[in-house]
Amino acid sequence: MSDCLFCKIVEGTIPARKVYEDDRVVAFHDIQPQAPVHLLVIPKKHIASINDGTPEDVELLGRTLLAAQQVAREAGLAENGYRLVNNCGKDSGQIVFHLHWHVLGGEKLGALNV
Ligand code: D5M
Repeated sequence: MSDCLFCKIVEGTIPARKVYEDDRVVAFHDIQPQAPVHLLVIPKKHIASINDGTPEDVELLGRTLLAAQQVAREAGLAENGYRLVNNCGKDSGQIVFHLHWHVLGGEKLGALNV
């Protein structure tokens, strides 16, 4: 999608500190980290939010989760744990409408009370 920030990161026209890439998934450092480790994992395919995923995206979405597991492990988060966050839609605070998982860790995170 031509005006999507994360599609531009996929294409390489906007720089990012990538920590993982395969043919269908990319992960990179969040530019405004909310924790000592804050990574974003995205499908290369433009899917605006988790609300827009379809049955044909099942494998792709699974791959994003396994990539999140891998980058978390490689960032040293596996032992103490981490949080995976997905904001979906305006009420959640989603600001980039290209589906992404936030991988947050590296310290004791505040309770979410959910
Ligand atoms: O989160 C969108 C996230 O995307 C937010 O934490 C900032 C991050 N962001 C915005 N622009 C960039 C670039 N250029 N590189 C890396 N990270 C970026 P949301 O869930 O939509 O609120």
